[in-house]
Amino acid sequence: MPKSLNAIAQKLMTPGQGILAADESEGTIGKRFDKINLPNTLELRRDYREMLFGATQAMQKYISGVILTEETLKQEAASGTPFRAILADADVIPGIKVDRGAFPMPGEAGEKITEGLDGLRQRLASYAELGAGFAKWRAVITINDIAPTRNNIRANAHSLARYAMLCQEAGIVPIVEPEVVGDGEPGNHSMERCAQVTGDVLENVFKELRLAGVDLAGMLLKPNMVLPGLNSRERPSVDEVARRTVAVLKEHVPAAVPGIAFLSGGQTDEEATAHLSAMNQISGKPWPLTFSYGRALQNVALRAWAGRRENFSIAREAFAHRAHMNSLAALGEWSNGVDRAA
Ligand code: 5MM
Repeated sequence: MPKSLNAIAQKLMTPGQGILAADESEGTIGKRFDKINLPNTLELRRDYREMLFGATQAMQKYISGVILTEETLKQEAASGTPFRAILADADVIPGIKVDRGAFPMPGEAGEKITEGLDGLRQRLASYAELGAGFAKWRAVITINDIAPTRNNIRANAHSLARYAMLCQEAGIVPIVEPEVVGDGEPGNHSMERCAQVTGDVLENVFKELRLAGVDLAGMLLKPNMVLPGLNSRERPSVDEVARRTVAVLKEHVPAAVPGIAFLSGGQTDEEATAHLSAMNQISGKPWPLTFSYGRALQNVALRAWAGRRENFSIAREAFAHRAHMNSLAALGEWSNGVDRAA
């Protein structure tokens, strides 16, 4: 492994910083824009990302890396400055989502398999030339009466490992994201079931990563937290979520992994922050924990922006606030009171 992979991973895990997931594919950003009655145009996608990345102070202080789509990695702000240059100026590492999406898996279980391995070696070489320091691939694991099947867990774990080895060969740090989804159908599973499935998935992912010869010191993990399904009536306390999540991770994630950056998975902004902070108050963990949130960092800023460049400043303030709160959470220093007072 080139020495720099571990150095990039460590930089992404800088204490008090985390990752902004701004890698919504065209379909996903379209759904976000729909909610605020905006059309999904190239210009609005550019403006939206320009609003986020131009929150200079927040980016410098709280954000270590941004996950981009291929469109954004190659795109310029309205001024003509490439987004990757804007990020580099703020000392933020540009990353790239390289999977091509999760597609229906053949079979009766309603599961998904992530695609994108064909031609990935060539794509990674071109992303490295554009300055991408890390990449991300998301596997989607469904829970229902018959899912996840062993076949689906193994297929997704195998793809994650093939992706990760190709990234390391290209000098790019792979973020490995096996997401056990909480907002799927029916989404009423218990926290216990989420814990068991998350553990099973992580066990298989690390088995495949080892088999593939992936250097664990040159990657990061992006997991879900252990939570009941979003349609479940179970309401665990913040401490319970933190305790169960850390327990599952400690059982299945090797200490050689330089860091864990969580996805928010449809939690409210405050829940995602509170859970991260509580986990960071638990001692004896071998890896640092931070955020790699999409929705939980962007929700408020997206609404404040509302598609208008004249709202950039107020939207950036909203983004800066969430980024600040999650920075505190990454240090285990967040509290409800601070969030409301700030
Ligand atoms: C931002 O959403 C990402 C891209 O999803 P699609 O490829 O489906 O458009 C997603 O991978 C994201 O990085 C993670 O799921 C974390 O986002 P959340 O919103 O769960 O924190």
